[in-house]
Amino acid sequence: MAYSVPDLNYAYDALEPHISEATMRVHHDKHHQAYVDKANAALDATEWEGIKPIKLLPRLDELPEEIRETVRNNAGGYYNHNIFFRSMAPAGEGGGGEPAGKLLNAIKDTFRTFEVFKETMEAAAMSTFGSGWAWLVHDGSRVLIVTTTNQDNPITDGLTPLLGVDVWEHAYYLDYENRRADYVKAWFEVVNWEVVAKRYADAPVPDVSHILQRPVSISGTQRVFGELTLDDARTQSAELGALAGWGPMAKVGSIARAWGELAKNLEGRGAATVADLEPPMIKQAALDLWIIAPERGMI
Ligand code: MN3
Repeated sequence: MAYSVPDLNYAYDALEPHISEATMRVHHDKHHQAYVDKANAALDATEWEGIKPIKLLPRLDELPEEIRETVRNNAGGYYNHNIFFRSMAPAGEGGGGEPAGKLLNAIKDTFRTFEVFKETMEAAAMSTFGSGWAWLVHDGSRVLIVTTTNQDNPITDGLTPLLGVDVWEHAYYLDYENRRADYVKAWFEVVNWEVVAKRYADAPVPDVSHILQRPVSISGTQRVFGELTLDDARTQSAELGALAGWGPMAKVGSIARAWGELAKNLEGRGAATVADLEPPMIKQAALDLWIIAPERGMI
């Protein structure tokens, strides 16, 4: 089935005063529609017709050369704008404010504070020369900010897009003329963090089920890694810490510190057990604790 422009979840004027009705009408009804029409025309009657952009964009190099650039720009434009329009809501009615829960934790892990994240996203949006996008993405273990030019999407590089700001002039020129920074600041007032959090929750992460089942000896008792609690991690940290510096126990100091780090993460996340932590964090802890072996290329 050919692509089509999804309806907005809100009225054209619902994002005012941050983004005007006039901008929304031309951006959604004209620009987004044009990407869809051109992508459909290029893919029509090919074996690639109707394949969703999420499957198509990582495989651009397999497309026939005569349609590759058109598909890259227009299936890309279609996908980017789907993300963009879906990521906004009227200010105070789902739009603006701050994310919560696991997404906020992930943002703080990378950027320290939400404010620093916003500043970095604004700087990334300003750094894009010409037309492009700034993105919050997930790379399988953490969130990062990347930029793309034209209508490229981070998915082509194996990253999961969580949130993207369109910095093509058509996205802001009617409202802000050449003041892109003012537009990006205003756009934050209409970001729908609930939608972004859902994308974060759905982003591919490492499968840690086998790690959670690994046996671990705590004070002489055989346990399973996934069931360990804050108290267990503190006990290990203290017991191994007391052995640090004892010649035959190579690595014991770094492993004691890793148990201390795990205790800090369990406490910081309010997690009852290791299994309640985010998979990337579980994997990192298991590596630091020598519960699993480093993968090839990691040392
Ligand atoms: Mn646009």
